[in-house]
Parts: sequence; C-alpha cells; structure tokens
Amino acid sequence: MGGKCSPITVEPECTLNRCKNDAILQLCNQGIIEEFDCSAAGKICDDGACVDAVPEPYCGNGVIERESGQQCDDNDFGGKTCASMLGSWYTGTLNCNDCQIDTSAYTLKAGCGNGKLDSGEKCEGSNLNGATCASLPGSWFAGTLKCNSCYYDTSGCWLKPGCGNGVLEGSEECDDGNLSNGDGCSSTCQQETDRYCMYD
Ligand SMILES: [Ca+2]
Ligand SMILES: [Ca+2]
Ligand SMILES: [Ca+2]
Repeated sequence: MGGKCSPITVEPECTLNRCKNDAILQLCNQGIIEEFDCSAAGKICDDGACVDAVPEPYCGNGVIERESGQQCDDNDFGGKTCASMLGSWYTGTLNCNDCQIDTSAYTLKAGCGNGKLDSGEKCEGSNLNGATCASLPGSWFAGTLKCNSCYYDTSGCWLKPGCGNGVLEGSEECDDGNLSNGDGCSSTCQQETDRYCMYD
C-alpha cells in the first residue's frame, strides 16, 4: 500500500450566489466567500442577484412602453393615425401629450357619409337640416322625411287630401294647387266656367 498520494484539487463548488448592494457573495463548498461587484459586469444587484439593469419606463424616452400605459412617446405613435383611430373620414395630425394620443387636431374630410352636413348636402344621416315632410314645397305633406345619400327621401311622406293640394280628388272638379278664386279653379275646387265674369 505504498501508493503515492497525489494532491486532490477540488474546484470550489459554489452553491449560493448572492449579491449585497453591488457585490456578489459566493458561498462555496469550502466556506469560501467571494465577493463580486455587480457593476463591474454592467449589472445591478436586484433581490440578491446580479441582473441586467433594466431602465425604468418613462415618458419622453422615445420608446412606447405600453406596460406602463403609454400610447405614444415623442413622435412615435406606434403606426396609429387619425384615420386608424377615428375612422377613414378623419385626417390630420396626432399629438402625443403625456404619452397619451391626442386626436383633437383631426380634420374631417367633407363628403356624404362623414356624419356632418356639408355644403351642397340636403341632409346627412339623421340630420335633416330642420326639414320635415311638411316643410317641403307646400304644407300638404305629412309623414316621415328620410335622408338617402344626402338627398331627401320622401318615400315616407304622404300628401294630405283636400282642395289645394294639386291633386284631383273626390268631388273636386279641379285642383290647381291653390285656394284662390278667379283663376279658373275656385277655392272650393270647382271649375270657374267664366272666370272673367268675376270681374264684372
Ligand atoms: Ca416612453
Ligand atoms: Ca357630409
Ligand atoms: Ca285636391
């Protein structure tokens, strides 16, 4: 048994790596504690471990940090436009206020379908510009006026019966659309056979 003892080299087996402040403390199998500086590796000590430093999100760094509720940052709107946020009728410039998208600087393009009464349009959607069936030429119409492609749709309007509505009805001998006498059709819609006698 004359074996020769060779030195045994034991690599330290470190089972615990903890940093404290900026230093890592390595607790190794032989009780060796080695200290390492987190900052030397460009890291920081976080909850006992050396980790990569992650900058805190903040408004103004040009990066949209959605996890902290940012919708934009500087001039980065994440691809959003007035049209994508408000609808295809909208154009203009988005603003970024406190990393929230401000759409108030929009421009609404003119046209039928934009929800707003533009010049040249009789009506738009439910906006009839104050018109009703009764306000259409003459006051003989009743019913519900509608808007279709920015023009009045009178299909829901109906003509009230009576003398003076311009339509021959019932016992009317004539209806010239007015209630004047002496014009060939009397105020009761009877023919005035000799209109000139009226002026004798
Ligand atoms: Ca940011
Ligand atoms: Ca319009
Ligand atoms: Ca009539």
